[in-house]
Amino acid sequence: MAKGSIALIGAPVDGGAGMSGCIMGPAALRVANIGGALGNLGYQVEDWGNVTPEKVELNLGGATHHENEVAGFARSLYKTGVDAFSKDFLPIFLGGDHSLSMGTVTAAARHAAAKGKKLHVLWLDAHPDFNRPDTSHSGNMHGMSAAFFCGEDGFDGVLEQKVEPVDPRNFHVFGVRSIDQKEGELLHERGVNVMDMRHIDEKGVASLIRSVLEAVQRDDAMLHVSLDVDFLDPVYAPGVGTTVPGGATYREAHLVMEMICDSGLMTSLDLVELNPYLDERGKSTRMLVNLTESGFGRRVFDRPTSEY
Ligand code: B3U
Ligand code: MN
Ligand code: MN
Repeated sequence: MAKGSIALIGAPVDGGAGMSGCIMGPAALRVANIGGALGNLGYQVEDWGNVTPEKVELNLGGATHHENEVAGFARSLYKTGVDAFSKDFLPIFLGGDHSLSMGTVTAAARHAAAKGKKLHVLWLDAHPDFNRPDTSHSGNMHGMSAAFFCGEDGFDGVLEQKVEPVDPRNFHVFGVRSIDQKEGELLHERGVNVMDMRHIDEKGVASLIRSVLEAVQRDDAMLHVSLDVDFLDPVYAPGVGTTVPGGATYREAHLVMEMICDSGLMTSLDLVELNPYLDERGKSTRMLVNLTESGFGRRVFDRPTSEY
């Protein structure tokens, strides 16, 4: 059976993170042959190369760093993303730090709105990335992307156009174990669906992910998945600038991706925060490629989903 078309879109944005190195992420994922792996699973894969950031002059104030680089990438990713959706590709964005989601999620939101649909976002991450410029201690914009696309204040001029914000109740944060004080208050106020590690330990990965997928299905919505390397425990993925102990295990992470695949609901994917400079012999890069394979149909044993 012919499967859909996937566009690989590289986004070597680096300035949103506290340390550099994510600039090498798209190259490392290509070296690990992410395109070939998806091709072997039966997809038509087109590599669209890396986007070129637009020139932007912006000052968000406070301690915010590198807003011109981040906004420049966000603008070109937004346009390239909208183009990919309109041509019926499922875009996979190869990061780059997590600030790139300012462009990718808004592109998905734009496409959803044009089709009269809602967008849900599943954020697999040690952090919720829900700071505004005025709540962030670090000033690093990779910690602000979700606040941006959920419509928080303080980001004027990042994109040229106004995009329908993601409803924070349709923003599902899974695997978090590091939240700043004011960020936590904001998550409560906005009604974000936060699934922290205790929650996961008590309820288990499968029941929580199932409830997210059921919500997406109920809304007949699009689903953007954003996978931050630090979602994983550093034992499995050390190649990231912000490791936090107590992360998802190898098996938990694969289960999440397998369930997403079986649902058939995912319409776009970010692979972010890979820092090859910090990696150990390609371990984290390979982990990301393998997780992507699970997200697109690689199976240990061919068994009907209903039998699980
Ligand atoms: N919440 C902190 C830390 C952080 C967020 N995202 C990452 N780190 N990767 C911040 O800087 O906003
Ligand atoms: Mn993140
Ligand atoms: Mn993170």
